[in-house]
Amino acid sequence: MDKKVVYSAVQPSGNLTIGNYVGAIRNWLSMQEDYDCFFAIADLHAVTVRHEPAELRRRTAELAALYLACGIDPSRCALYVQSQVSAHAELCWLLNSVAYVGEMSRMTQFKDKSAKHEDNINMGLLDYPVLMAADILLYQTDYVPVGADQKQHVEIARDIAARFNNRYGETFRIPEPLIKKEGAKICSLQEPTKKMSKSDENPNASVLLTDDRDTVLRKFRRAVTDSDGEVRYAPAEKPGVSNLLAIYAAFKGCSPEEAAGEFAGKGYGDLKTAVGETVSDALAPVQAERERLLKEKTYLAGVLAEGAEKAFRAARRTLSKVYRKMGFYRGE
Ligand code: AQP
Repeated sequence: MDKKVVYSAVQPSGNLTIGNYVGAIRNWLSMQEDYDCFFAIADLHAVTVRHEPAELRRRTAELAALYLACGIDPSRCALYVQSQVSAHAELCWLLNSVAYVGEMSRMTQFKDKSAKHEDNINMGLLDYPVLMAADILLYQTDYVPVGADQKQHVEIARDIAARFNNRYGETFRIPEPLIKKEGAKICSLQEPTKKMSKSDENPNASVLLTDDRDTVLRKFRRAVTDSDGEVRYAPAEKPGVSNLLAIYAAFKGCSPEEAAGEFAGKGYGDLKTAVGETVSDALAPVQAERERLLKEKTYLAGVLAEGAEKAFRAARRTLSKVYRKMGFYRGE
């Protein structure tokens, strides 16, 4: 029987946070064995906010090195750069005709990013979910492992697929989001009701995968908590402390409630130190491997070229079908 298909991606839009790691990349590792996996570096998405060209290029290579350092194995999946597989942009254009402006303008991320980048509310920002639908649908994806923030975009991809199938006949498989309960939403250390984001302007809000030990420990020491003093997992009532427990649990492989049990009778200082140490211990080997791989420029380029070829072979099948179904002339 054919393996089920998995697609996921991260944008090279900044230094990755432990939210991207726990909510996305780490969950991909165990899937490589049992699924046909497509893991992309979503550079086409990254240009929807203002960017420096040289930085985009550098961050793309850095993200590839990071994927590999985290344990993504290019012999067991397609690891590639989105812009190197032109089918993504092509399918996005075709799907634009079945996606509605109204539904796109209601997306939470569009509203958040429009508010944050008032001077640059470009068409790409509005069209982001259609490109993401194209990313997913190109591979006849069954599952999309993402953090909770991306659930809405996977749902719109499902709507677009169903609408297309309805209008032109069975073409796309309807994908499902795969959201792990633990670590699905790691929150900002400074505003713990908001998600931790790689583009947060406050450097103390996010722990980056490239942060050294002292920085990690310092950021956790400065994390916002509350004045009640009791270590307890209660996200609505105690978002700061609960976020620290959720992070600790995600890195220890236990539940936040179990983590809270470990700190019964202890203070916030103990919790902050323990989370900081646990996170930096887990990041150290990934950081060392990333540094090593970044020096292997030819190897990295080769891995990505091979990944793009693999992805293109699969994408081409869906794209031809879409052109045919929509009635584009192909000589017959
Ligand atoms: N805080 C988070 N907790 C859990 N999962 C998260 N993800 C992001 N933040 C968290 C998951 O990481 C994957 C890749 O995200 P992305 O690069 O496509 O962009 P994003 O979701 O918009 O993440 P950021 O960090 O907030 O990026 P910027 O600041 O560039 O917009 C997704 O699976 C996401 O769910």
